[in-house]
Amino acid sequence: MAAAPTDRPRLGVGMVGYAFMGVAHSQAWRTAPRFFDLPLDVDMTVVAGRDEQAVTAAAARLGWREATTDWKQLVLRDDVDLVDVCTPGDTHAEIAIAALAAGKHVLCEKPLANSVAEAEAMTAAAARSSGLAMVGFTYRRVPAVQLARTLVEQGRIGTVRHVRAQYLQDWIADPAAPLSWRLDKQKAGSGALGDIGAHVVDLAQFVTGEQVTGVSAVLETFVHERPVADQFSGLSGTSSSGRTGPVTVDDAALFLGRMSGGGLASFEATRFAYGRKNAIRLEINGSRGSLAFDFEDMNVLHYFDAQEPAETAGFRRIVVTEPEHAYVAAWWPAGHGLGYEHAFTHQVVDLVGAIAAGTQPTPSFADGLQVQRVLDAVERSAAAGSTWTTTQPEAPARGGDPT
Ligand code: SOE
Repeated sequence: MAAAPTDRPRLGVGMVGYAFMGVAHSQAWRTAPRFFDLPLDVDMTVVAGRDEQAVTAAAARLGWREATTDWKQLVLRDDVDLVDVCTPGDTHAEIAIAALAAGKHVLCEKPLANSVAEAEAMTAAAARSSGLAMVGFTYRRVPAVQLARTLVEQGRIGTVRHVRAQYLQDWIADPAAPLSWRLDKQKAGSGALGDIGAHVVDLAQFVTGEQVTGVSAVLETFVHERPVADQFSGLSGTSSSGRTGPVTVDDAALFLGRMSGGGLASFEATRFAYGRKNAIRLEINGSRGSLAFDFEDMNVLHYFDAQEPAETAGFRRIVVTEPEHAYVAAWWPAGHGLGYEHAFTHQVVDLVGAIAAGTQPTPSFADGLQVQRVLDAVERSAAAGSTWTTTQPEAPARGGDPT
């Protein structure tokens, strides 16, 4: 059922890509006008993809009025005001820059790009364009994360001393899991680092209001060859041809960081943490208290107030579902909770609001560039190995006594 026509200005949206992120974004474009009073009338105009039959079916399933195989024509359409980039990272720059040059607004999935150079070019294009641009770090828009940001801004935990950030998944811990574009450096730019490490870098910077200014890192690839999924027989995990292909990205990233406020940070991103499905864990220890969040319990924020008298001190479990909490009033009564998809809807709400007001939406491409700089520094640090100090005794002199 289409939303009732309104007298609000129209916002024609064109989306490029219709896989997992395209499905999540489509849900947000459909749902936001039905739960929030948006200042613009969102029209899900057209979705683009390479395979005509598949993208036509996706348009019908996801709620787009038209389908096309020509994204270059999509970004030039007069009835498209905003381009939503939901493609693998190796195409973000080309699509976003073309859309910005055509004066369109742009929402681009994370990480912004596959390199700092691409991210710089995208940020420069956004600065030149009449369009506004946002990068899709959606976890900022989980109400519990918003509350964490507010408490830090209010000084409730004092000066940030430690940031402890992990993003743990296990969907490729099985060596039989087939190759995907996320395991191909040319398509994805990096592995766990850019895919999920980018999220926790953005979250650490968003919640603290600080930037990561330096890192010391190690990257590892545990499984170097994987089956090529037989797309014809629909098999995944075992290829009927027995073909395998190389993994060319990191499987796990661990890095220490220094925060601009002087605090220390530790980051971990892996897709080999058996049993952890989408565990985004953020703990911040300050001079007056601590905050702790785990996306696998996403409606809760834990808060420790160091000013609390010892006999009653302890982490307080805040159920972040009151109407006073960010975004929640539009949804359900207290205690009913939100899910993964709601952050994408909140992303649309804030983007449409910024466009209507003519203000810069956040996170901006410049914010995305900052995350890209951290990712790049991690890769350079890991490659240099310069900060890695062995714990092993010095290798014995040739033939010499090892003692
Ligand atoms: C895969 O790791 C993935 O789909 C990420 O690419 C998304 O950004 C994250 O939200 C869920 O996991």
